[in-house]
Amino acid sequence: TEPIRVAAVDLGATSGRVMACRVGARTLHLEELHRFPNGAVPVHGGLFWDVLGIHREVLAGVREVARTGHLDGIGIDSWAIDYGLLGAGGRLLGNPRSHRDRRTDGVPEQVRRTVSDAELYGITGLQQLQFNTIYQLVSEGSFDGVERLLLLPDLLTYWLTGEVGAERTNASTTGLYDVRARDWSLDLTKRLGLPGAVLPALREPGSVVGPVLAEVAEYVGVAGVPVIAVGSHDTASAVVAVPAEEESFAYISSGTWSLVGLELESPVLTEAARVANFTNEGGVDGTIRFLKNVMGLWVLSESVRTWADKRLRDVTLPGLLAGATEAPALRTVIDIDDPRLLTPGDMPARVQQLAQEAGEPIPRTPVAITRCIVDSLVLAYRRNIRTAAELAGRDVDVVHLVGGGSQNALLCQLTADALGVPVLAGPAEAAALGNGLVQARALGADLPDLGAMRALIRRTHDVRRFEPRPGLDWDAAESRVAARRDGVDR
Ligand code: LFR
Repeated sequence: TEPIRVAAVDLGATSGRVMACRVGARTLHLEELHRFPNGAVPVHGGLFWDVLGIHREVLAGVREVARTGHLDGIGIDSWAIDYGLLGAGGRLLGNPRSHRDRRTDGVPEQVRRTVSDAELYGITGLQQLQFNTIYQLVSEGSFDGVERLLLLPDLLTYWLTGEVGAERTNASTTGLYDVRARDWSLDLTKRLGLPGAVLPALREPGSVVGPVLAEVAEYVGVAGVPVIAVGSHDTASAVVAVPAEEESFAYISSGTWSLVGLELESPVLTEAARVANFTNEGGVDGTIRFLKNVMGLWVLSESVRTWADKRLRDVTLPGLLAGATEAPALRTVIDIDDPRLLTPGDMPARVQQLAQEAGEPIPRTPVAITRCIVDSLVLAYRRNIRTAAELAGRDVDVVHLVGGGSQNALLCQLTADALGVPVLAGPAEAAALGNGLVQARALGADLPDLGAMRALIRRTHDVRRFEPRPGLDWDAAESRVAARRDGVDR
């Protein structure tokens, strides 16, 4: 039989990609046909997504997929949490905000006065991140004229099909979703004075949303193509594509954010999990993604951007990483989850500031700063994988590192060293693969469960293995950071 060929749209905070994903009985092939830069736009102190521009790039990418072969389906995944509000007639009311916008500063404290952290965790099972949708909505103030809230992939899907809905994996990241009832918590919206009626009906990953609208068909050159709800939260799609064979694995989905944790059958809602600030997000096929957000390669990509803005010559990511590999290990370590690293800006200066406050040697060169970021990130990986295993009562014998970070050999090797277990790195385009596989299944491919999808990835994709090396004192480095973290679990 003909392989299924779909457009997998994977949107990241720093770049968007449209891939042709071809799925056969024993083949799986991804071809990147369109890539564009993305980034939040600062305006008058706010931070906004150019969502119409993103829509245009999605259309251009899908058209390219259609131009180069047959097109059986379209699926969209993106970062979570952010949303657009629609008014009468489905009109978009303003540009969606980035979760890195400062408007939610202090909002969790405000919400806590109505719903305690413990109660909120008992309902949603979500880690406290000040940018969760619930806090963004509270900061909106007024909902005059608002008829619908659509998370970003759902908004783009609406523009393609005219259908509204809330894909379940992404809905689970909002802080308005009841993880046990598996539905919106309208009790929560009511208590916080939020309009629960604007939340659309939930839809399952793997369900067909509908065919593209005539105007879309005309633009891309083919009519009737179904848009399929995938795990529209990029992390949900990435976890689908973790090529795990064994049970006792942890994963790190390493992109702009690093998502560090385990796949479970049911949520862990213990007080210990809440205090450790672990999240229970919904995965494809009813799984739970028990994980923690770690600040991730964002700190490095913002640093590179800062150096480029200052026109420092010779500062390229490969060059920096090559230098960092030769640089002394664990010389300067910082708390990579410090909230001051969340917002865009002069990251190298902030890293130096954090080092100084911590009494660590101040890294002076781009290479030294890069090494400090990578070492600090690895410490956070180590800490959170250990905590996840402990909280869930599971063993971890191997760590799968997927996403862009899997191409960073220094990061992968140090993660293996720090945890004392092998790291299996790749695929880098896990989210797009998970997106494409879920679409293929909806279109009839014989991929009954996650195990079958993962087996297909193992058969078709190279995974690089990093064995742990002894020699560095990770415990000592951790205690230097722990002293600064001071019991704060972010
Ligand atoms: C990763 C991700 C994380 C989410 C963050 C913000 O791209 O989706 O899972 O916490 O972005 O939406």
